[in-house]
Amino acid sequence: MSKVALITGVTGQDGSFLSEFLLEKGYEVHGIIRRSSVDYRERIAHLEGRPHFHLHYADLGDSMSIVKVVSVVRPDEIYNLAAQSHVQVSFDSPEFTADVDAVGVLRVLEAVRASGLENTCRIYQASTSELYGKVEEVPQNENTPFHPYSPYAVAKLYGFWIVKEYREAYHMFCCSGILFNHESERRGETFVTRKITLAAARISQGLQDCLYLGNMDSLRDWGYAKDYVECMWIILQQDKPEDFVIATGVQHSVREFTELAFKHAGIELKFEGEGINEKGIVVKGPENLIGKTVVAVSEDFYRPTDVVNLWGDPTKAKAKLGWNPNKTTFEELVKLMVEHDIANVAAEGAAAKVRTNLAEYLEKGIVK
Ligand code: NAP
Ligand code: G4F
Repeated sequence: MSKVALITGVTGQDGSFLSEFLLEKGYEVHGIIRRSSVDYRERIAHLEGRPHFHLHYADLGDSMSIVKVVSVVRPDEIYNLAAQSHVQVSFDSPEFTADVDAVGVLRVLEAVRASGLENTCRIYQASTSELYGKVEEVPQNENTPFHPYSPYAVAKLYGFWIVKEYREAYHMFCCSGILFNHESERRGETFVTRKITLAAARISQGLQDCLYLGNMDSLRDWGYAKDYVECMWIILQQDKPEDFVIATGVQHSVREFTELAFKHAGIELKFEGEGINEKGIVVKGPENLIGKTVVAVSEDFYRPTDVVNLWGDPTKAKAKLGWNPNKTTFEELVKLMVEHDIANVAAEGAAAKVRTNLAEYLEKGIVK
């Protein structure tokens, strides 16, 4: 009998990679989706219609729908990836973020109990390095104190603790993966890495004039999402439930990411000025761009409180899970994202310009 997995957040970056991974392992994969007016599920479109891949309408804000799906699917493993996952958006929609990212986790745990699966179903909770927030030590490991620094992180902290509570109170096999930032060619277009790789591709093809960013000094430990979803599965295959930090152990700034991404797009940048006046000017590349400012800073992308120094220590994951933190290096990650976006933008042509504007409006919260 093949194992049955239920993935919340199946349409997201991680959900789509995890679906592919579990199907490959012979799982029966069920995912929950939300109704959308455009019904746009591009990340999983290639999986729809496959015999072992099933979709169900449900919402993490709606307990009844979660109980119904869990009791019908009766999964061996649940991967709770669904979340309002954008930190900046959590300042604009804090209550929604709390409902989905905090209470939503409780709803999943209770649905498992209500379905009588608490002794058989293993649960993975998508926790985050944002819990370390205003960091109290570098690098961060499983024992580093949490200091959440956004409505998103505060909500995720509840998710982390309620998972721990159910593990201890009801002896459920539920664990949190404290994952540091992981990116890919499927990353949402308003997260900084994808925003940069798309802009580099569009600027190199004359479809965008300038990339506007917020805090370029911010430091992150960036890995490749495809490598990270494998770890989610390994965490659930252990003899006992435990929480793990998953990270590369290597840190870079937003500025370094930008510099490298543009380099892969054939544009060499020189940075001048500081803070809000900083600019990235083209020193090598297409003739018509030499001397032009293609990267600038906009206050619109500063956050009320920003997490600026994330750096993970994956020692425990290496020792206990056999995790290889350097399977895909930072350089390889940036290259694969830029190469994907160059091809993507070339195929999209003029439509790419419309999408640039849309992504920027969405991120700035401009809905006028
Ligand atoms: P993502 O691309 O933003 O995907 C989020 C998923 O959650 C989407 O499928 C979304 O569905 C779904 N969702 C949102 N609200 C929902 C609701 N009320 N009910 C049901 N589904 C809902 O995020 P990701 O990057 O794949 O991340 C996956 C998880 O890991 C998230 O929980 C995130 O917070 C966490 N995490 C991510 C990272 C990272 O660097 N990527 C690091 C640490 C932790 P729609 O498509 O319908 O919007
Ligand atoms: O790419 P980001 O929006 O990701 P952030 O805030 O680190 O959150 C992501 O990773 C978390 C794991 O640590 C996940 F839990 C979460 O769900 C999400 O996947 O921003 C990264 C950094 C921030 O410091 C931000 O201030 O980049 C800085 N930044 C600078 N300019 C920008 C921009 N971020 C965005 N989104 N857009 C900018 O223009």
